[in-house]
Amino acid sequence: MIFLRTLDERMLTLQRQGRIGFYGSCYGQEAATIASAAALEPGDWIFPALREASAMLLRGFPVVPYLCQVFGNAGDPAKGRQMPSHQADASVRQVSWSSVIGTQLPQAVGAAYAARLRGEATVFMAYLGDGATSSADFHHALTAAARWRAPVVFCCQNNHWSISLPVARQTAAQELWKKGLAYGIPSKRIDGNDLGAVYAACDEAVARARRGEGPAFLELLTYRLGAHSSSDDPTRYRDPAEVEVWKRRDPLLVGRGFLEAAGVWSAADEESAWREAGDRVARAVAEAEAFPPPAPDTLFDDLYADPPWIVAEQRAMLAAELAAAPRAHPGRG
Ligand SMILES: Cc1ncc(C[n+]2csc(CCOP(=O)(O)OP(=O)(O)O)c2C)c(N)n1
Ligand SMILES: [Mg+2]
Repeated sequence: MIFLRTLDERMLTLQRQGRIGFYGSCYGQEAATIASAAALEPGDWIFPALREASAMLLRGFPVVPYLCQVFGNAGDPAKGRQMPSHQADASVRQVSWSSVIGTQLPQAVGAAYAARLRGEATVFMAYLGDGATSSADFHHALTAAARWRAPVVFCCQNNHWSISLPVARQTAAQELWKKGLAYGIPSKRIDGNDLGAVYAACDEAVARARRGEGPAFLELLTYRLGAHSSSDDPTRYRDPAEVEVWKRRDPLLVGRGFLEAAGVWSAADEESAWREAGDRVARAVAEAEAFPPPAPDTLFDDLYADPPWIVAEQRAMLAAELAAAPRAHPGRG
């Protein structure tokens, strides 16, 4: 959680310095994100919403290519083709953020149902925000998941806001976890800022899904302490007093309090964890930023198993143009 907090702060600074184009941070939601993903096995799949890319790091994806995605450079496994912060990689079984709210939910259910038909014991974690519970895809996904007993755990991060829209103005439903119940899915509301509570609930739901007992719906009650994204200014629509109240429930404070009470964490541990995270982030950013832009002709990769003549012709035309006027094409888009 300390590493993720450090990374998010650093990336928002880089965005303000114009070194990256966009960033979506997880500030305030670290426990909900990390503890839920920690309940999965390496073979399970994650279909994230907007703030769970870092689960890839937890699952062993290296931090440098992860950051290269944000720069959109040659070190990015996605070759700079996706919006910054939308990391994905099959090696850690994680698909991209869904920018279009809710679309990941029927996709996760379809993948989970396919796994069940194949007799696999794979579990699918489908994340969503409070806002996504008002999307049509939410209805389709929960209806199908319950009926087909698909091995999906829906993790709803209720961070109280959908950009500038508070939950109370978005839906007349008082409690989002009850929406899960309405579809016939075992559902619970959990303190999303408590690492242990999130892990216990997710672990139980994942185990049930793996046993073939169907989906679960978990509402993780948390709070978006930061802006919606680097393109947003919450001071224009949100009372700062509300943020101060939730800062007292910062998941890092809750986690530290728990560890200190258990006698396994000291002020020195805390200090060295922040220092190590700072050093690791600084090294990774320097390494990632040093990559050049993606080579222009990678534009034509991955489109066809057997590229038709028109793609070959366009590739050759681009190569000829770059050879004739290389300085006119710095490759920065
Ligand atoms: C279908 C659709 N409608 C609207 C948007 C614009 N939009 C982007 S993020 C967002 C809010 C999402 O809120 P929530 O689901 O609570 O997730 P959070 O950002 O709070 O993590 C909206 C409305 C979109 N991307 N897709
Ligand atoms: Mg939200």
